[in-house]
Amino acid sequence: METLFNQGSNLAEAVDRAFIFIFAISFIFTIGITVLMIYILVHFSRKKNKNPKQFSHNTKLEVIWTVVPLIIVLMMFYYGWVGFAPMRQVPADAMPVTVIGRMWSWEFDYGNGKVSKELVLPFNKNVKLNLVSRDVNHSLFIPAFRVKEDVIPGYENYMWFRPIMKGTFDIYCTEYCGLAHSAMLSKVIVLDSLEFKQWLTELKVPDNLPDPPGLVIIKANACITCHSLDGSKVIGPTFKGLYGRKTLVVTESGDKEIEANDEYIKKSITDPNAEQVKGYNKGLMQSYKEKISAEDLDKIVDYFKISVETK
Ligand code: HEC
Ligand SMILES: [Cu+2]
Repeated sequence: METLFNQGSNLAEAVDRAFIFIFAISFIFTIGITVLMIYILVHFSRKKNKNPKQFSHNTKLEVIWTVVPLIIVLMMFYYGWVGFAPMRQVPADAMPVTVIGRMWSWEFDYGNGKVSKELVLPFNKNVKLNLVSRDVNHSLFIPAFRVKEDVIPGYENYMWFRPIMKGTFDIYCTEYCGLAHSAMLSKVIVLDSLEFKQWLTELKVPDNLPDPPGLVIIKANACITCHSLDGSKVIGPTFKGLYGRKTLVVTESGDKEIEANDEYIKKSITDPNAEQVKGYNKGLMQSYKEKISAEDLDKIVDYFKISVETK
């Protein structure tokens, strides 16, 4: 709920003003029209008006119902424009951050080697987000900041704002981009400028053990958009505890139980539709036969082995 009412950025107030204005007008008209309709129904009913009068027009009334709404919609336009125009004028001192949207995650690249899964920003500094999509249309939405822009492949879109509230705020994708669209979430974290500088120059990831080679390949091929490492079910089965796991699979010749060994895992990657894990959809996972070499397949299998042994 919090993010609904926080005005987390410099742009939020004008957006809220336009929204509240339009909302108030709609509210007044909804009530007004309903009351008027009920009044007319009763007052001009046939029972009360045995002999209806015939007339063609009423200039005074027509002028009023044209001019008043015209003024109202022009005011709506005015509030909308006053809120919108500054959003497209990026201040020269804005700090650039590249936002990369892909199925189904956000990534924030600070241009100095720092890449983050969360959008960490300094308090009260202008920031420009360059919006890049690696695959389909996405849309970056930060409700607390009242900013939303489409992220379109092959098109350089952007947004800017100045966070005026410290704390953590939600990020959503608001363009339906496939199965796990609703899980395409992240956070904005607004820090003191000093804390931010420390964070920005700290290039090590918190758990600074390098990933095993197999995991590097898994991450590079974005397998983890569909397979979790922590046991949760995403689009496909989790990789946690995969090696040696007993699994029910659907084959051309019926269901059978298999144990995930080297051969099965490799086949799952190069020919995913041959043996389907029961309960998951066919055809989601594409074959990686052309993309992953035999050597890399070994590394992936090794990774699954060690990750089971060390658990
Ligand atoms: C678009 C989503 C998607 C991507 C990307 C994807 N997979 Fe899958 N994967 C699935 C689904 C769904 C299943 C279950 C159905 C099946 O067996 O084909 C699956 C099954 C598997 C299995 C069998 C799991 C088990 O529990 O028996 C393995 C192993 C696997 N994938 C490895 C990979 C690897 C490695 C990559 C990256 C190179 C990858 N997958 C990329 C969706 C995906
Ligand atoms: Cu998306």
